[in-house]
Amino acid sequence: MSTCQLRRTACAFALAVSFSLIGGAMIGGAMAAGYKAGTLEIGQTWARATPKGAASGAAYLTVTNTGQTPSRLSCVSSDAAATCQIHHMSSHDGVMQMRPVADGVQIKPGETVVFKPGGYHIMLGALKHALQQGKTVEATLKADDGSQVTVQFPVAAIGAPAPGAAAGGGTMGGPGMMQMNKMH
Ligand SMILES: [Cu+2]
Repeated sequence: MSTCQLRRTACAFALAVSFSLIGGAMIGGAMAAGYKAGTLEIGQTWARATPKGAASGAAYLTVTNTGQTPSRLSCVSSDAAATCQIHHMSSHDGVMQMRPVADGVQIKPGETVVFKPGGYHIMLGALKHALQQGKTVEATLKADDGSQVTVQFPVAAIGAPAPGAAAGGGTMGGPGMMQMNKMH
């Protein structure tokens, strides 16, 4: 049973606070400290710690297309994993499914796409080592004009629902959500 089910009011409050902090940080110019590949601006990078022996991990970011034409974001390589792919997770008939986005995520002009648990994520496959909370993993990302950028992802707790949040907060949605947390 999750802490949220026990203390729903307190948890809702904590979520509201963390969402407003994230919103505030983005408005406050998180992108200025971010990364750029072609017309794609990348910020709000984070990853989730993995248990010892885990085969794969997930990293997240926010990407905005500042250009006039659509662009695609894909992952080239990571220092922590043998493979690096963009995946999308979605729910079909209550079952969470994860699939690779082969050509990368398309981002329309002016559009912002938020990678997060339960949606888009960067799948780090065949991990060379566990992703440790407090450390940083690196991945090289590519826009479809060929420009590449190497991005640092600070590692948050195992199962963290958002950067800087405590582990376990993402289990509020019931069994389906809990499974999603295991799968990214
Ligand atoms: Cu995945």
